[in-house]
Amino acid sequence: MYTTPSPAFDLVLRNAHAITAADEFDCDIGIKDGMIAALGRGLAPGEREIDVAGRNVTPGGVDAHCHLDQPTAPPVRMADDFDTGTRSAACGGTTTVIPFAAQQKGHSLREAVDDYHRRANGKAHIDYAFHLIVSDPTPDVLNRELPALIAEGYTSFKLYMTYDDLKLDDGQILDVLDVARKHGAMAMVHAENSDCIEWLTKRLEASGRTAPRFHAHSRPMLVEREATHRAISLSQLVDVPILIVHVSGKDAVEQIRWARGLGLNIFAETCPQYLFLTAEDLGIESDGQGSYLGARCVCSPPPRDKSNQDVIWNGLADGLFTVFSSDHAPFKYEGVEGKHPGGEEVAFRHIPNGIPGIETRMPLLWSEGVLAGRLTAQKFVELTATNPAKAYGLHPRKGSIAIGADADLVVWDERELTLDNAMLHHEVDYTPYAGMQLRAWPGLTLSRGEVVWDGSTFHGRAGRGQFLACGAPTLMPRKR
Ligand code: DUC
Ligand code: ZN
Ligand code: ZN
Repeated sequence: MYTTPSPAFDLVLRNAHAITAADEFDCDIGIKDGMIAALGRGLAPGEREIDVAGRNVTPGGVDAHCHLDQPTAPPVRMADDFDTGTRSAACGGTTTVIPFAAQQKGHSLREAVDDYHRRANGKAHIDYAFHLIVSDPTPDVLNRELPALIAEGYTSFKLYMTYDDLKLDDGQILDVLDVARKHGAMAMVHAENSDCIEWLTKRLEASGRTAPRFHAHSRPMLVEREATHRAISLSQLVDVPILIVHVSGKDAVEQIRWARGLGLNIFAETCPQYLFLTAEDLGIESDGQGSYLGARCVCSPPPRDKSNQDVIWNGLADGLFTVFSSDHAPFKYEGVEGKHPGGEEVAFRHIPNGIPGIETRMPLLWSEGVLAGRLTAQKFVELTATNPAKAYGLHPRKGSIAIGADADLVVWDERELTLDNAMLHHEVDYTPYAGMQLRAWPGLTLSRGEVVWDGSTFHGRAGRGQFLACGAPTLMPRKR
């Protein structure tokens, strides 16, 4: 009896110009069961076919630093949860997010992880893993909880050197780094000197300088430089790699360059706000709203100046930075839950820190990095997908275009557009990048072979995103 053979693939992307962290080549991409099954010319038909007509295709982004539905002290509340945050991510070409399960002081890490799973469950449109935030490294956390959680797939954690409810002292950081070393985890460090910030903040307040723009004055670059140097020293003492997050400018870059020159495994991340914003954005006056509008750009470390933007671009191009993340921290400008806690224009100390950027991260870097000639397309892929996947134990399943990898892909539409908050899919009521002229936007985002964004319409489904247990970081050589 004759039966019609079923198609070899569920979907074939025809005529792709595929770009990886190493190569670029013209091929068809055959997708079966959510994974890349074949790369080649003239592949057999798929059940569905999409001709991408030679357009650039990159791996779906891995946003390894974003905050979604992270508990905050009332009345402040994050505007994006796993539903709206991952919807926004997918429309901007990101297919994996790694937000933070944050331990509250006096509580266990396990409670934070269980609570965070409840927040994510049934909501995510794309795949997600969790970093931990360790804020209370008790003997039980160090000896039992953390090793057990690392073994279960929570292989990275963030340590804070500032923020009263999160910060660790140097001895505590050493203890946690020692666990990272023994159990092969990746420690991320928020490097700013807490005492310097508090001392400066009090002096600014005493002289009535409390407008949003003074946030930048309370956290000058030396505050970041000192903490970066200290974090490097602590890492060297324990002999364990660390990744310094959201590096903002020259002073911290110099410390990291020095450490890497010594052969230390110091990795670094930067974010769009340090390429496209300056401290002046914290002081803008317009719309008759006085200078408080700058609260929209209050984040830590604060944006610096134009010359520091150049330093960050150079660090992206020359390999100083390993990862480019959004640090999406979604607080609305209007309202009691956002940048007006309690409905007020408050002193900068009380303005929630953070800006939205989960949807704009990839298009900003593709447009202003690759298409503007500052970065190679390979470097873009490395920074936005391959390296974050390696740093946090998700590679080779995520972060590459390779046989056996998840079919998480972005097809780029190269067209002129003006960024406007109305085109974004987050729940935040502004984007700090409004008005920027971009040269491209994702025309298709595929998550495990499903089209979740087609350039104009979102096709996700809350709950289709899967939790990813992370393996060991693979940025460093290992015995095989
Ligand atoms: N700084 C952080 O450290 N996290 C969230 C946002 C911010 O501005
Ligand atoms: Zn931070
Ligand atoms: Zn952050």
